[in-house]
Amino acid sequence: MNETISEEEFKKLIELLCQKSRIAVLTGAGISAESGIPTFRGEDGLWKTYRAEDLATASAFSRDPKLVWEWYNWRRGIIAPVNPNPGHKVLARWEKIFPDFSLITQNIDGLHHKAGSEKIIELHGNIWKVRCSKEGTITDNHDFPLKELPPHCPSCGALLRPHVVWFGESLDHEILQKAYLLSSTCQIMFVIGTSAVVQPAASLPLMAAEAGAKIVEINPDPTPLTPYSDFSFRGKAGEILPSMDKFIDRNLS
Ligand code: BV8
Repeated sequence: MNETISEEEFKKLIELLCQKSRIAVLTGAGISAESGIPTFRGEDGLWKTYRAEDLATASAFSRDPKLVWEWYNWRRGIIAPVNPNPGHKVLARWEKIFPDFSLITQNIDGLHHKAGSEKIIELHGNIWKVRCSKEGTITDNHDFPLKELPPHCPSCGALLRPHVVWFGESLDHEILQKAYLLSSTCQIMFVIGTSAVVQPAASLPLMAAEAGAKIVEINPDPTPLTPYSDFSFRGKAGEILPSMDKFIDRNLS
């Protein structure tokens, strides 16, 4: 299964999964890596070329909205043609087989949705939604390439901005409260493909651990959360989740 987890431990985890009712999952850019989307801090990480502060902030947008939109348009170009990978698909299946299952993601790529997950909490927004910077109206926009850079609001002509949370901006209150509630009441929390650096998302697993939940980390590399994890699988989500799912299938049937 995985050199860091013994067979016996793994069996215990599967039993726990098939017993336990409340399961929460927190995902980061790593779960989309095998779909071909660069992570933020990985080798070909998005940030390597651009400093987050330079582009994913309100001050960058007010300074140069065209540059910020050129960057989001570029990212749309990477995301539009790719498909969910087996990791996304297993989580979509788990939503259907586990009675109390919640998916919280930091990703704005929309791949969980594309994989068939329905109950998704998008902590940091979605790259396929835009918001009028004056009226605040949120609309779906799957244009690629964007017809106009920067795009403007069709009703009031003001600048449109990506409906994402930028650094220095607070998360949507309701969404954050829901994430806090699910984290502090779950019995198992999977933490998949995140470097656990960006707050407040990185605090959710600590809240879950604090509340007595078992923490299951899946990441090729150790993270600041590894010491708090009951199970820490060193490997790729798109490989580990399908093999875990096979065992669950056997145990649930
Ligand atoms: C806020 C949307 C109130 C936009 C994003 C406390 C202490 C210090 C700093 C702060 C703090 N509180 C707030 C801050 C500031 C800041 C912050 O956390 N800064 C960090 C850098 C220290 N937080 C904020 O500004 C938040 N707002 O707190 O408001 C406030 C404001 C100011 C001050 C106080 C309070 C807003 C944060 C949200 C920002 N928006 N995205 C966009 O995308 O354009 S964050 C963005 O970066 C992502 O959404 C994600 O959250 C983060 C990237 O992290 P990951 O997803 O984990 O990706 P990463 O590349 O880092 O890691 C990938 C991992 O996957 C790696 O570990 C790798 O090993 C692994 N992996 C690779 N391949 C695979 C894999 N795993 C599995 N399978 C594989 N195949």
